[in-house]
Amino acid sequence: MNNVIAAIKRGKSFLVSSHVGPDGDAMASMLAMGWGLEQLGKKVTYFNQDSVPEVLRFLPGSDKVITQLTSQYSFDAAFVMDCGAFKRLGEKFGQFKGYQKLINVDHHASNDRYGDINTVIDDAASTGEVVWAILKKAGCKLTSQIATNIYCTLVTDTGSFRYSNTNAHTLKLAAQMVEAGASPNLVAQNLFESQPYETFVLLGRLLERLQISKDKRYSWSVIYQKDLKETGASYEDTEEFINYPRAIKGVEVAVLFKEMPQNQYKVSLRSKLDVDVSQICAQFQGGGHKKAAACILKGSFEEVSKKIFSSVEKVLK
Ligand SMILES: [Mn+2]
Repeated sequence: MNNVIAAIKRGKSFLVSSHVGPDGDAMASMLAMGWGLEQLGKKVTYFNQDSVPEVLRFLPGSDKVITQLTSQYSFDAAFVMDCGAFKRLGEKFGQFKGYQKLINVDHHASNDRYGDINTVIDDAASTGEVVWAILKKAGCKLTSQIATNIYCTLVTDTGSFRYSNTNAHTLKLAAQMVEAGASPNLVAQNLFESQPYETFVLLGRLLERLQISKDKRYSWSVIYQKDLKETGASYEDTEEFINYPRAIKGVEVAVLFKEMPQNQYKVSLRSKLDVDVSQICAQFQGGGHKKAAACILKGSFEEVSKKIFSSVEKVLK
C-alpha cells in the first residue's frame, strides 16, 4: 500500500486499465481510480481494448475510455484492475511499453503478482473496495462519481449483496457510497433492467439446454457460436446467465460452457457452498475465486465437458 501511495505522489501521468471483457468491477474500478487520480491533479488516460459494455455506459467517466494505445503515449505508471494474470489485460496492453511501473490492484486469490507493485487484497469483496482504500489513503475526497463507481463494483461482485463475500463491512462501505451520492436504484436499473431483448432470446436457449447431474449436485448449460448469430445477442450480455444453474436447489457447482472461435470453450464455474472451483480451473490454466472461476479448454463440447465433469466430481467427493 505504501508503495502505491508513493507512486501516486511521484507520478504525473497515469494509465488506468482492466481485464478484457470488463465486468462491473473491472470497469468501475478503473474509472474510480481515474477520478481519484484526476482529483489529485494527475493526467489520466483510460484504456480497455474491449471498450465499455452497453450496460456500463451510465458509469461516470465511461465516455473517456479509449480502445487504442499508440507509441505516442507515455505514463509514469499504469494501474491495472481486477486482473489476476498479465495475459488477461489483452494483446494491445501486452504490446504497449509506454509506462515506467505496472501497478496491479486486485482481489483475486489466484493473482500471480505480475506487477512492479502489487496491491492484492483477497478478502476484499471487489477490486473497487481496494481502489477506495488506496484513494482514501492518498487523500482523495469521496465524490459522487467515485461513489457511484465503487458502489457498482460492490453490487457486481457480491451478486447484489447476496454472495458469501457480503459482510457488515461491505454493507457499511456501500452505505458510505450511497451517502456520497451513489443511487442504488439507478445502478440496479442500469445493470439489471436495461438488457437488450436479444439477451432473453439467448437465455431461452440456455434454459432449454439446462442439465443436472444424476446426484443433482451440479448443473450445466451451453451456448454455441450459432446461438449468437441466430439471436443477435453477444457474450457480453451473458454475464449473469450462470446464476440460473446455480440457483437450482441442491446444486453445489454450476457450469456454463461458451463456445469460442477456433474449437475452444470458455468454461465458467460457480460454487454455492464449500467447493473451491478455482482449484478446478487451475487444473486447466484458468483462475478466479473460490466461488467463481473460469478457464478455457480446446476441443469439442463432448471432450471439454467430460474433462470438466470428471474434475467437478472429484472435488465433490
Ligand atoms: Mn472483481
